[in-house]
Amino acid sequence: MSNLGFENTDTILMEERLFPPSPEVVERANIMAYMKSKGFDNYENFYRWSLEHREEFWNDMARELHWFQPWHTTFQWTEKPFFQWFVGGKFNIVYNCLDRHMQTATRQKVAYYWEADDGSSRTLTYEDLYVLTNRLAKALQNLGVKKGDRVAIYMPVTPELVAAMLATTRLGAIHTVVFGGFAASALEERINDARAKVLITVDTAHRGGKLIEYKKICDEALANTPTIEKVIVFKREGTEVPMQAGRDLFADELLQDIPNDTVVPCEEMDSEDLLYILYTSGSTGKPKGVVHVHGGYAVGVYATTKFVFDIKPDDIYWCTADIGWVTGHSYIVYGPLLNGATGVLFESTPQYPAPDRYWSVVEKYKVTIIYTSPTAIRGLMRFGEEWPAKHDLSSLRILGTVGEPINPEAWMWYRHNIGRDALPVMDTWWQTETGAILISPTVILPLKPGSATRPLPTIDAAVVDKDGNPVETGKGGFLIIRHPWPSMMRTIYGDPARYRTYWETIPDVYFAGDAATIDEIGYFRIQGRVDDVIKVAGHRLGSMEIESSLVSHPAVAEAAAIGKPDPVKGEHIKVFVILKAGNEPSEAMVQELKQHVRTNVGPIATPDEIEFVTALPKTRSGKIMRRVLRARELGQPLGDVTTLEA
Ligand code: 6R9
Repeated sequence: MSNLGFENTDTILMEERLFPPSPEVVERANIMAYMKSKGFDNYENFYRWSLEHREEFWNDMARELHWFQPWHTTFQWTEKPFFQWFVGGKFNIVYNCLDRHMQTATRQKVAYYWEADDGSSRTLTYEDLYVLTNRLAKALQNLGVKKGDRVAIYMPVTPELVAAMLATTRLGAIHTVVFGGFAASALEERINDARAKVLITVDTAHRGGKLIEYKKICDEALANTPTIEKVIVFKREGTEVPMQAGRDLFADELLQDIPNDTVVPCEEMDSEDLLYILYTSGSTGKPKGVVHVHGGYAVGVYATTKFVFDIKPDDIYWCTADIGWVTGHSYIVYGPLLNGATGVLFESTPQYPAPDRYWSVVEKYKVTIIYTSPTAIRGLMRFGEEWPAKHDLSSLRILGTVGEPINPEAWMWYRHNIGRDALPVMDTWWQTETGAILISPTVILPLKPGSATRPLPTIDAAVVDKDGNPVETGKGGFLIIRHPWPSMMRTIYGDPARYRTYWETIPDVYFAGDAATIDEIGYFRIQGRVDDVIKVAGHRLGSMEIESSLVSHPAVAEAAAIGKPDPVKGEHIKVFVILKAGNEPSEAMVQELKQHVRTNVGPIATPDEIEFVTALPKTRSGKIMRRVLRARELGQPLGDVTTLEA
């Protein structure tokens, strides 16, 4: 909580224009249909009602899904802050993603168009995905995977990755997906923390034309992962990879004797049973295993997909994220499948092979809803308007962004060039911990560039000072949520004390770790992290993770990592390094240390700048004052340094 990011407010270009929604869109909006069913035609009144009728709202949402047995209590504090939702319910999220659709016309509908890195594609119907998931579930079951076991997944964005997640979940086992941009030691750390029994991966894959040696990276990690019994390897490219007898198995060999009509019934889970663990960065060096559960998470992502993206039966929805991040979990896999939507799965990157890759994908699949990151937009802006102009983007009807603040300039570019000056831009604020979108427009609200607008129904968000008192309109403060919501994380895996800190930093409210302001019409502007989390190109990293990696290098005595504003990536990483005696600063040393972090944490954590120093500012207790480093770097006043001397 040391870097009070909201000091930088005035560096953000202010944009006060409001863009009203089109009346036809409002008339047809999913959220409007629900509001009308409750007797409302105006969001303000509906939102106020929802704060008073939280349980009614969520009961209505939950009833649209299939329960093996209904819940008896919608919301319950057990031991604060360990709350529960839909208590007593029996449920499986995969039954709702797949099985339920087998009884309707959705069975033959396209679940995913897969766009591979090289531009080739594959189409899977809901039935195809159901068949693949069941066969894989059977294969996992044959290997002894059962309810409660942890299965680690380290794969590129492919239909097999989705099936691996769903097969695991079908059995009541818990998946932990590790993003392909993380290196062996990061994978190892996550596998060990989760004590995973099985690892699912591929031989090799390409992303943005670059080779990623998945199996090789796994082998390195597996040297120190005692809990892994079996490794399942999908042949993504058919390259030759070493296989360890007794441990490593090719997926095609496991699946060959499992017929297409195999059905492994969904395990009937309690609402509060674990669904997945997803590791994310916090203020310490150790990543946090954020825990989500079947019932509340499903209801949250189902409802937000339906209302924020206004999903209709004939939409082609594309979220460009990687499934290894929470955005992919909630809005590529679970949210769209729960809604029976057709999605695009994208294995590649925005600028490969050319800066019109996104727009060619939109044209190719006639995408109607695109959900991407501010970094991708800013990166593509640099290449000019001629790249989107080459393509027919007329299928689009809704645009979305997530992961970091979007500057008004990028927002306007997106709306103008991709949204033909007419389409709504959904700037969605949420976190790995929140499970689902919490602050975001829906298609019925007037929009303001750079603002995530208002909290979604039932979400009691506020901006407060460190004592929890609301700040004045327009003033910066800490973003908090006053009451739990269904898709909220339930704990940090194996570390409930760390989970408690979210609800104890400011007593009895959820502390998001972001700075924000609220304007005179109640619109939120989220400004970025106030802790030692760095958002590089929307990827969440921790200062301490990068620092621990650096100090593991024999030449480094101490290191401090900060995020520095970056015109494209939002933030980039700068590190300050004190070398051990006998080592001299040099360009070769810079390159060596960058490479060290790259192979240690992963390519996404590679520092952009390294400065050699002889001292670092510290508190009396020896904690590095990254805030001071950042302020110095940006030429800003140091602020109140004394409060940090804790
Ligand atoms: C979904 C996701 C969470 C952090 C969050 C905040 C930043 C996300 C944002 C945004 C401004 C938005 N963030 N969405 N900041 N406007 N629309 O990104 O999860 O990786 O856990 O990161 O991302 O700083 O606290 P996660």
